Amino acid sequence: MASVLIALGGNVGDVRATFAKAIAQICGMAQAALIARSADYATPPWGDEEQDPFINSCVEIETDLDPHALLFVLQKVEQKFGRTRDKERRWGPRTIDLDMIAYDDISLQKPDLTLPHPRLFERAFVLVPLAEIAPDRVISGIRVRDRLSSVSTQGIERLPDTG
Ligand code: A4P
Ligand code: MG
Repeated sequence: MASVLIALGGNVGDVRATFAKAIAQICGMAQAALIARSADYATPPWGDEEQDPFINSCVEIETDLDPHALLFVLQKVEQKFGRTRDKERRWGPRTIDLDMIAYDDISLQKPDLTLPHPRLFERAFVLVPLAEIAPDRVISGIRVRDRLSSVSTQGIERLPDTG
């Protein structure tokens, strides 16, 4: 079984409800066990600031799928929840974005899949939820909690559980 960290983001529709359904779908389709789930966080938009705030979260799953098979599952789930990549602008609004942050300690540089995720350490909206579930995980030689302590988390707000 591989341990995989997945970042979720979105800012269109009922994002928190979409996350809950998407996580269930991922676990079903990947025959994966959900090991940990962070809280949801409201986060200021990054990259393209002319859009609504995002909600971000992170999960850890265990699966027997290989990285590409899991990427295929994540893209299926994005499509199912209304993600239309061809109509979107880069870093623009989306119903759900599922990024594979790390897959065990695998390093991969393929046109369609880079592991660990190349922009992970620039993004407080990934690091804050990630540090909640995997503070001591070392990714590309960097401990998640150490990196978090050196980025600005201004404007990021933990949302109460929906119950
Ligand atoms: N791909 C390569 N590596 C991976 C990986 N490790 N995990 C490829 C997932 N996909 C990977 O993805 C483009 C291609 O990346 C895929 O076809 C896949 O084969 P995409 O989701 O269409 O691209 P994107 O998401 O528009 O681009 P990028 O650079 O990943 O941007 P983000 O970060 O996903 O941008 N602000 C806040 N606060 N919170 C957010 O969640 N998200 C974005 C979206 C912008 N601003 C944000 C947030
Ligand atoms: Mg993405």
